[in-house]
Amino acid sequence: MTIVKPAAPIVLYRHPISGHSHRVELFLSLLGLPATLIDVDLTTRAHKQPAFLAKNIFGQIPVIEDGNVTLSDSNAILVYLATKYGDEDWLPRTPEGAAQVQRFLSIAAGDIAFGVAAARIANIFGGPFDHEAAQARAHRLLAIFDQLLAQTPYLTGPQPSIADVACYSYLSHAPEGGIALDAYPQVLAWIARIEALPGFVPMRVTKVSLAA
Ligand SMILES: N[C@@H](CCC(=O)N[C@@H](CS)C(=O)NCC(=O)O)C(=O)O
Repeated sequence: MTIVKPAAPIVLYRHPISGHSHRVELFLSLLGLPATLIDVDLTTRAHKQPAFLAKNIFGQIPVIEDGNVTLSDSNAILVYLATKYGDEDWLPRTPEGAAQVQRFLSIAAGDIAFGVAAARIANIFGGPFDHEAAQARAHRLLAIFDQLLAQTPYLTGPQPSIADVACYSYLSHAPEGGIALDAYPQVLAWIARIEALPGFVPMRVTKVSLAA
């Protein structure tokens, strides 16, 4: 399979402390793809104005523009980028391999969104989530991930895939939601492995942390 490169930089509409945006920014960088990052001002509700709604009717970041393709939803964007620009390690083309990755994209959109990510939003912005319920959900998932990652260096095998990219951003910033990671050594080792990948870019750390 011939992997093409984009004719022009891929435009990413994002916010610097959005984990959904970061997973796309991280994957663009891991793939070595040229990108133009455009910050969307959520405080002025720019994401709910007609110009942005024309890009994503759901009024959410991230959104990418790749030539004449406009795409929203972080996990959908990861699938698009992996299929168009990545090799099969990032997203296997076999039925079982693709399904194994999808399991974790569903976790990223479910347990991670309503666990670690929700706890972080509650801690940083004071709502709208039940902080204790989100923290409890986060700890349940972290305990399972710690068991999984004792058996395999990355979530779906010996090489990183978009499953790892989708799950990394919010799990690594769990302390900003008041969730300590010390009890999960395998998760910490996995975070370190991802941060050592060529092209890794971090997400901005907020001032809120376990110490807050
Ligand atoms: N399913 C979406 C969720 C994206 C999302 O929740 N984005 C947040 C920022 S992290 C957002 O735009 N929130 C504003 C809103 O929902 O009004 C994805 O994976 O991209």
